[in-house]
Amino acid sequence: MRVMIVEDDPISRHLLETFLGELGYEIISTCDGLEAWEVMQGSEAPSLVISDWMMPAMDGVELCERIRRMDKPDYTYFILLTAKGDKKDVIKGLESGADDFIIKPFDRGELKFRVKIGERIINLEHRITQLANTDFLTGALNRRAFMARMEEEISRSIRKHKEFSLILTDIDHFKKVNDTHGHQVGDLVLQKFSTELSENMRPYDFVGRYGGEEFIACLPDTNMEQAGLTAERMRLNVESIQCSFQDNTSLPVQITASFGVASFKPTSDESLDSIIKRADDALYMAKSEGRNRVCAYHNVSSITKNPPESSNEQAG
Ligand code: GH3
Ligand code: MG
Ligand code: MG
Ligand code: MG
Repeated sequence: MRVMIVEDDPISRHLLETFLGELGYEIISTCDGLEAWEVMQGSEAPSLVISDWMMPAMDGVELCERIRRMDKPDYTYFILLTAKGDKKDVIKGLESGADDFIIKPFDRGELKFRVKIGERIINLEHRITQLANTDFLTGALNRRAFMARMEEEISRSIRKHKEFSLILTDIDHFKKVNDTHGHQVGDLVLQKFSTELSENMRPYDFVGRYGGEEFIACLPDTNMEQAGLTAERMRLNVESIQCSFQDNTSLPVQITASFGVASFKPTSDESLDSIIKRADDALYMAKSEGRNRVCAYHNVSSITKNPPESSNEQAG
């Protein structure tokens, strides 16, 4: 866990650095609130801050108030460290949004366990966020979390002038899998399908469960042609998934899936719903052309030629 120390007194700062470093924390050390405030806005922002109160430039209380006003997805646990021990001061410190308060000179044992409490709360928060954002069955993002990531991706795409693409995919005749093998087998097939999609993606791509047996993947910095090739690779790999089950009495379950691809140009002011609608139109076309194929939204044209015999890909 990354911990930031904010302390203007060099001796006290050094003591904290050494002590917390020995406990295995990754330390960022700053001399006043202003310097710490700059760190908070960067990509290296820590999860836990231990800050002195009285400092030049910006004091600990103001730093804490500013952090609490930030629109930050992760919680920052804030411990105020000070020589001020009056009840009134403690209340003022806690009022600023601090989670905890330690009186200087600090006791090593007390500091250690108060930091551990902070760590426990941060870990719980991560766990809750993870549970709230992922689909329980497949581990993919749930629809709400996917849509939130997409809004960020649209902003990023416009800011960086980079295109991105969406792949919407739906398992073909999945109802038949449930009807033939039961719902539990259907669940296992969904898990394998989701894993297969992820394995064909790069680390910064992300996938969400859009509906029952429908998944959606976002490929940042990817044009339609590249996304078409990825979808085609996914399609071929899905075709070769062999789901065999415990007792081996029945034949392995085989599935196919249809794919719709759409791209977003950073020059457009299209809404997320409209981009997804285009991917959905392409998916609809893939289904109506006979399933087990990839269609791209140009004028909705087929990428996959004559599946499943041939695997020739041709975007456009
Ligand atoms: P199509 O090729 O047109 O997509 O046909 P389909 O049978 O896949 O589509 P349909 O919409 O008729 O059926 C989807 C099925 O997916 C029905 C539903 O019970 C099943 N399903 C949705 N969510 C789950 C799930 O979490 N687990 C299991 N086992 N089945 C699910
Ligand atoms: Mg000070
Ligand atoms: Mg289906
Ligand atoms: Mg469906």
